[in-house]
Amino acid sequence: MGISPVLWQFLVKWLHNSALFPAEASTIAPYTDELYFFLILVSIFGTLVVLALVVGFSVKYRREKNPVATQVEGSTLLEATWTIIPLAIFLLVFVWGGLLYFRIYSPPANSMNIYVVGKQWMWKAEHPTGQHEINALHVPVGRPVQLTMISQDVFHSFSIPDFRVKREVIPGRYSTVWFQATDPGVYHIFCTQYCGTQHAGMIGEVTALTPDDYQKWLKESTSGMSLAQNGERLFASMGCNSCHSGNAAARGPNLAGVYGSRLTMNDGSQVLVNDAYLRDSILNPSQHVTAGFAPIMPTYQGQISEDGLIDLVEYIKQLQSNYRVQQTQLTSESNQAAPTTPPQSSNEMVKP
Ligand code: HEC
Ligand SMILES: [Cu+2]
Repeated sequence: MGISPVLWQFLVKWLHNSALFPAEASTIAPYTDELYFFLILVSIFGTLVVLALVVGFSVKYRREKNPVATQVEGSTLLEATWTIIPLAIFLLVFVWGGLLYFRIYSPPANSMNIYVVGKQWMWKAEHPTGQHEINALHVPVGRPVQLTMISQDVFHSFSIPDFRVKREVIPGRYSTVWFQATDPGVYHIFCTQYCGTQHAGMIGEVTALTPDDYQKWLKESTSGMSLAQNGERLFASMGCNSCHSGNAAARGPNLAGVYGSRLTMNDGSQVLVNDAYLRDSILNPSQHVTAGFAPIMPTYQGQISEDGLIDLVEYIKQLQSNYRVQQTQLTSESNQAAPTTPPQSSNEMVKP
């Protein structure tokens, strides 16, 4: 904000080199640090004022000089001053913090999404294009990255101090966090919520790569199947396609293009179809029945792992037409001996 960028860089580098402070390696970091340093300065200032008054008054009004106590009835001006100035400072911090909060909580529209599953005691990252990593995360610099995270067991918390990023990772619910790395390098990942005996070992490394290196990494570490392709397999093998075929006579709603749309429920309420809604409608279908449909979808609670759910969610997110759904259905219905493998071109499923 007000402080000169050069001075700022110098201060942060110096603190970082003396191991007092994490590096500033994301776009958010300088903003959170400004507020942080402001709070420290205000606290130091407040402490010094109180200290000076305590010492000053103890000397000034010591017993030898004032053998008889003086009664002070109060001073409105003084009281107003020490109320209004701190109030103004706190309100400033409130507004400042609020603006920062919105910045931290609103991922840019063009951010790329990576899924993270936390479990005792490791972090598993799943890239939509099929790369899987354990206790590691590769991201490009200069591009906003959103993490959609969930825990498979207890509460965890995902933190990258150098990016000033931390968010609770909760069983049964997706939480998200976003960042944009600024400098290529390797940074720590910590779990910052005590989660059992080996909590301290629930650590990892995030590697920020230049866009070129990132593309290279994506190619080298691909598992051959994108998440959506895994999801497509699950969708067929679990029989989802028997009701969600997109045919006019289908018993379940058409899922193509449903992601991001607004659905009307049978009680008249409206919901936005996001990742969380998709996941929940697979696990608790009776909780929100889409208008015009009977509550016949069985629950899949306990039958699909979080990884499987991520695959299905990613598949439905990218489903633009029911052509392949119907193809798989036709081939499985006619019970042919011929292999039903869909064509192996990955690009048609995966948005860039
Ligand atoms: C027996 C038929 C049936 C099967 C099998 C079935 N569904 Fe459904 N599904 C429905 C019906 C009916 C609805 C709408 C009523 C509701 O919301 O419960 C629905 C709703 C949904 C929705 C909410 C979207 C919307 O437009 O309402 C999603 C997502 C979904 N199903 C995914 C799946 C997945 C994934 C599977 C397989 C794991 C699956 N379904 C299996 C019948 C089925
Ligand atoms: Cu943990």
